[in-house]
Amino acid sequence: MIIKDMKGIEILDSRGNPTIEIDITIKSKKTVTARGIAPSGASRGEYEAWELRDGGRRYLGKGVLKAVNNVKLILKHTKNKKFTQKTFDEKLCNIAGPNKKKIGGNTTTAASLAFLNASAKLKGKWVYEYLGGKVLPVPFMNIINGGRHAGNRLAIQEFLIVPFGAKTFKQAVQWNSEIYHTLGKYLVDIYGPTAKNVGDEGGYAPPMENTEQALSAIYWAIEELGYNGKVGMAIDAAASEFYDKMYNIDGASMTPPELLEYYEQLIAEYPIVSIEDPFEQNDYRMFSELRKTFSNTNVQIIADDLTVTNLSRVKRAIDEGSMDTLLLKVNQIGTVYEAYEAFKYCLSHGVRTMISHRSGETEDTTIADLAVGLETGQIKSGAPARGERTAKYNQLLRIEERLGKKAKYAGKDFRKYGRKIRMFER
Ligand code: 2PG
Ligand code: MG
Repeated sequence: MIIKDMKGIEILDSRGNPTIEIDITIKSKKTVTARGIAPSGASRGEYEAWELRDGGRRYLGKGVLKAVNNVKLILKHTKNKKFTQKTFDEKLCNIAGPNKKKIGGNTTTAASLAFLNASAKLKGKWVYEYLGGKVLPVPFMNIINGGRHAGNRLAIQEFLIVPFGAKTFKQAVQWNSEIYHTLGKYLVDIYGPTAKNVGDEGGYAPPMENTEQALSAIYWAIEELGYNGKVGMAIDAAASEFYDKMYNIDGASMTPPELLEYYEQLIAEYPIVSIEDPFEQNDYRMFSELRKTFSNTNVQIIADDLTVTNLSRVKRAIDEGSMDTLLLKVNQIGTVYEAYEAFKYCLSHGVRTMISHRSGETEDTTIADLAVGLETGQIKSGAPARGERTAKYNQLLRIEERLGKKAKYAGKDFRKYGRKIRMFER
């Protein structure tokens, strides 16, 4: 594929902050143009790729015109040259320097996603099809928001539902939507009409005081619909956000062992199948303590802020036994190929992967296709509400429909998947 043109523009993300969109034009036998848009996190890991913002007064410092301007620099280095995803992303890394500081990880993310989308388009294929996968992921939907994603007092950032017992992705979406609305009614009954207001990822942001209230409300909705045993629960603690020498959660100030005990108690009470970022982003050891504690259960331990889709941190987390599941976010590292490398390393070390959106999202749906392409078996993209969240789930519904009989829903086997992509090896 030969790069012919690249144009950047500043647009808005779902939180109303500027972000960068890039249209890339590539040529092989024909010429096509396709798009990539960078998302943006709120509970950003300390070790994520550098997000370039303008500073100053415009957009309260959050403008991305410098990033947009850097697109010209990328074009200067790549125009009329031939690339694969691997070599294009390597080039981006080269131009961007350590931690993507020179041109911004947001710039490289949009460029890299655009290149992937253009490559598929050039072949007349959808991205999932271009990559070759057939497995639809279990949608971990975030239906109560807390932490940095909501204006309530919940310390835990995300409370998710896991419809592993569904037969198809379509049915999983239906169940999740039913649970979401049943929960909404319940919250209004108990906490009043404002309880249905939503947070950054479309989940409700009720005026609750503690974790137990959130988990019991969700469990109530699952039971009410008769989905117990078929729909599990999950949390993303995003624990770095409530850590300040101690963990400040639910009116208590806990030491790491106390927090571990607290998780044990929650898991004994609720059908929790997955915990993400249970401790702060440098505590590889406590992650592995927790993992040992649950080694005989089916509770998976996901690393997000701990590993930030960065191969060197992933290697350490695997060496120390800190996780059995990687949360994969392309913009944490800044290119599709680097994210793929982290994924591939995990795959060959018996560690699975969940693909993830960011709390600041856009209408870009590439992660939905990536989840099917890599056959990760798991995705999280927020609630079954709000356009930027449903954009991904809707894309997955289309993919399932399009695959027809060939489609397979990961379901109960969501812990087993992952496949290498030949395209990325070149
Ligand atoms: C997370 C993400 C996405 P953010 O912590 O997993 O849900 O949040 O994008 O704010 O980092
Ligand atoms: Mg997280």
